[in-house]
Amino acid sequence: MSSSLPRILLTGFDPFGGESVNPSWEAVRALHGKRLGGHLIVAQQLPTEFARSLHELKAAVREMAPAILLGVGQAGGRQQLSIERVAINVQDARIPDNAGAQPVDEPVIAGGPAAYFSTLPIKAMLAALQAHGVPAEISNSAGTYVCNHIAYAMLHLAAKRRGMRAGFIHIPYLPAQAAKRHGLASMALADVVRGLEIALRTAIATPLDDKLGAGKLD
Ligand code: PCA
Repeated sequence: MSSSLPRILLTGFDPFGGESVNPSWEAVRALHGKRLGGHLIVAQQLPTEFARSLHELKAAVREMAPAILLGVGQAGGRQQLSIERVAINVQDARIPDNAGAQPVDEPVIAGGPAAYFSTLPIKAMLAALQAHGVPAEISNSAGTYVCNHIAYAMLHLAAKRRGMRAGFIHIPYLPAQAAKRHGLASMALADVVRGLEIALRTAIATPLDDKLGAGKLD
C-alpha cells in the first residue's frame, strides 16, 4: 500500500443476531485498497461487541490517523442507504452483543456530550446518491446498539483530532437475508458498494455541507 496518501478508514461489522453474513463487512471489504480522490481506502472489520469494537477502533485510528472515518452497519428492515445525522451517548441493547454483553442505559463515553452530529457532508452525500440513482435518506437515529456506539466513538475521536471527519451509514439487508424474512427490504451488494463509493467521493470533494431540506415530520 502506498504510504503517502491520506487514509479513509472504512469499517464494517461481523455478523450478529443469528445471521451468517453482515452486508456492511461484505460492502466495505470490496473497497479495501482502492484509491479515491487522492485518498486510500483501508477497510477494517469491527466485532459486533460493545467493548472490543471501541478498543479496536481506537487502535486503528491511532495507527492510521485517517482523514475520513466512515462506519457502516447493517440495519435490517431499512429500505435505503441511511446516512446518520447524529450519534448519542447511550448503550441500550435489545439483544446481547457477540460477547454476551447487554448494557442498558450506560454511556458510550462516561462524561462525554449527550450527542454528536456527523461531520461528513450528509446532505451533499444524499444529493449525490440520489442523482446517481442510489436510494438514500437522512436518518436521525442510529439506534442504541453497537452501531450507534461506534458512530459516537468515531465522532468523539474526530472532535479531538483536527482534520479528521467522521460519519456513519446504515445499510439494508442483502437480498438473500431479506428472502428469509417475508416482505423486508433489501439492496444488492453492488449497489451498496457503488453507493459507499459515491458517498466517499462526495465527502472528499465537499468540505462544507450543502443546505438542503431532508427533514422528517415523524
Ligand atoms: N448493525 C448493528 C451492529 C452491527 C451492525 O452491523 C447496529 O445497527 O447497531
